[in-house]
Amino acid sequence: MPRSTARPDGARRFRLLGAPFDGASTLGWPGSRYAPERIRSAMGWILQRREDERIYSVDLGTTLPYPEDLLVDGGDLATVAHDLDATIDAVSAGVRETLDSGRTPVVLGGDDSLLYPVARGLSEHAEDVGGTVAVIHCDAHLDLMDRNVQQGTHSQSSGMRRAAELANVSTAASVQVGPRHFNFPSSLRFREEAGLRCVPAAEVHRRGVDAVCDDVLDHVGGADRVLLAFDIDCIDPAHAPGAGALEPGGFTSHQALELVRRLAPRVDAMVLTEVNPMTDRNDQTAILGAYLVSTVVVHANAAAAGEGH
Ligand SMILES: [Mn+2]
Repeated sequence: MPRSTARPDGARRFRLLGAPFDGASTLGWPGSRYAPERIRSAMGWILQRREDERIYSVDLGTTLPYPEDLLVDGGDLATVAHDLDATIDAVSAGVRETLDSGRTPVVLGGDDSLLYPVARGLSEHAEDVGGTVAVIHCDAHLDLMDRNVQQGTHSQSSGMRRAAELANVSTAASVQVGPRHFNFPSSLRFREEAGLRCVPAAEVHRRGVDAVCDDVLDHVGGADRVLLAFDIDCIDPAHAPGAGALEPGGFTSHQALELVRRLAPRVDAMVLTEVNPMTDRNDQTAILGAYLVSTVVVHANAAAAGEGH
């Protein structure tokens, strides 16, 4: 199935949507509500390097297309600080409307509960046009908690569990990349029963980003649409100190950028969560977030235009 957001000439267009909500940060540090503003600010430094509708990819040694309307800023979604349900509805609706308009939504969270409404918007869109959705979930954590007393059912620990319940999401075509350390045995049971694949951070370190990306792209190959759900804590705290939770043993900034560059051509929606300006160091993590988003946007479009990949 062709990309729902591809234009007749094959090129891609994106819309940035802020979701300044951290009301579901029931564990870890709150503060990700300030991330959209800081990431947008950091993106200004990248966007100003465009000349004649192209940008120089130093890594690839060539210029890539960067048309004026490649990425428009749709402003912030109507999140409601005290109302998780209203926030979920607003984010889902914004994602769905963006897809209906022919653009690829790039949502800047906010906490990781936002994985679910972004998946829901993409799933509802897939329901309209036909097809299945795979989630590539990059995270230090599994986020497969069904419910607990303190966090309820839609916290930052349940996003992937709730997404797996959506009608058009295929758990068998989805994959988690970057989990590590210790987690709940019940999450392992759920993962095995649902056929949800997991590539721990340790496997990425052992096999390398390229080999893992080959596998991931192959694994999601059967799905019609792909959501890239990127919790910044999949990156090591040394490289991303401004996160809601700090888990050692994660990706370097280089590994993370290579990962999203390779996956970019398959991305139909992206959500970046848990960047936390309250615990960040000189915007280091917001800047990395800006580069992750810009990398996806530029390289997805370049690939669609037959350049750079
Ligand atoms: Mn996480």
